[in-house]
Amino acid sequence: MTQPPTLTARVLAGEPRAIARAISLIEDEDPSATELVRGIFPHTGRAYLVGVTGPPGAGKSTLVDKLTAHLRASAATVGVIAIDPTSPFTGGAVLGDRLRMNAHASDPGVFIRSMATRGHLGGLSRSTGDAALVLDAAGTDVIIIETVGVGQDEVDIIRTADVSVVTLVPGTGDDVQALKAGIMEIADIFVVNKADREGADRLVSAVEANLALHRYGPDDWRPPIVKTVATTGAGIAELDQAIAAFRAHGAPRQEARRRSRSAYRLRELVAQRFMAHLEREVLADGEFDGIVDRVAARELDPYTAAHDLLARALAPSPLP
Ligand SMILES: Nc1nc2c(ncn2[C@@H]2O[C@H](COP(=O)(O)OP(=O)(O)OP(=O)(O)O)[C@@H](O)[C@H]2O)c(=O)[nH]1
Ligand SMILES: [Mg+2]
Repeated sequence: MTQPPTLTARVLAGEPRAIARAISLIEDEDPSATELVRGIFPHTGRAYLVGVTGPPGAGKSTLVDKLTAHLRASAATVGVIAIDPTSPFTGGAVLGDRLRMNAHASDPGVFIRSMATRGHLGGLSRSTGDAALVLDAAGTDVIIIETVGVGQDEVDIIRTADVSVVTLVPGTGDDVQALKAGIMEIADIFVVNKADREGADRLVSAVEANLALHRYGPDDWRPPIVKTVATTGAGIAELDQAIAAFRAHGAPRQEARRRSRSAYRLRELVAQRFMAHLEREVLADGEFDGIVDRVAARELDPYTAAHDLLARALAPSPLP
C-alpha cells in the first residue's frame, strides 16, 4: 500500500484538494497516511501552532474566525483545525463551525477543517498533530487548533501547540470549572470572551487572583488576560498582539517546547505501535480483554500482567 507519489508532492505544492485528501487519510487512519507523513515531515517545522481551548459555547469558533480574518489582513496564510467533540451524526458543532467559517470559503489563503473525535480514542492528539503537519508542509504560516477543553485528549493537543489560548466566559460557572480542570496551568494567554456580558471584569479579577498565586521570575512569561467580544471583533487585535509578544518572548524556549512535543509524540507512537503489535501478532482474539477481566477481578495484579505481556511480546516468535 504505497501512496501515489503525487499526493505528497501536491500537498507540498499547497493544493487544497490534496491537503483535504491527506487529512482524510490521517483521520481514517489509512495505512498510506504513514507514508505521507514520512514524505512531508522534512518539510515541516515552519508553521506557528496556536491552540485555542475553552468550555463549550465560549465563542471559540467565533474568535478563531475573527482572528483568521485579522491574520489574513497581514497576508499570513491560515489553517484552522476544529476538533468536534460531538458525534458526526448529531453534527451540530461541525455544521455551525462550517457556517461560521463560510466567510473565508472563497479565500485561498485559508484552509478550514473539522475533525471528529469518533473512532480516535486516545489517538486524537496524534491525528490532529499529523493534520497540522500536513498544513505546515503545505506552507501555512499559522495553524489554529480549536478544541473544547473537556478531556485529556484536548489538554494533550493544546499542550503540543506553540502557544495556548484559554478562552473563558463570564457568568456561566464554566470559568471556575475550567480553572479547576487544570487548564490554568497550560494557558499562555487568557481570553475573557463575551466581555459585553455582565461579570467580565469580575472574571478578569478571578483569573488575576489565580495568577497572583504563582511566582513569576523576571524572565518568566506571565499570561496576559485579553478581553474580547468575538461577535464584534473587539479585542482581536490585542489578542494578536499578545500572541506576537508570546512568540517573541518565547523564542529561546520555543525549541524546548517543540522538543517536548517531539518526545511526547514519539512516546505515543511507540506505545501505540507496541499495543498494536501485541494485539495483532502475539495475543489471540479477546485475550487482552480476558487479562483485563482477571486484573479487574483481582486475580492478577497489573504489574505482573504487564511484565508477562512485555516478555511475550519480546520473545522470539515461534517458527511457522
Ligand atoms: N454576546 C456574545 N456572544 C458571543 C460572543 N462570542 C460568541 N458569541 C456567541 O456564542 C455562541 C457560541 O459561539 P461559538 O463561537 O460557536 O462558540 P464555541 O466555543 O466555538 O462553541 P463549541 O465549539 O460548540 O464549544 C454563538 O451564538 C456566538 O454568536 C461574544 O463575545 N459575545
Ligand atoms: Mg466551536
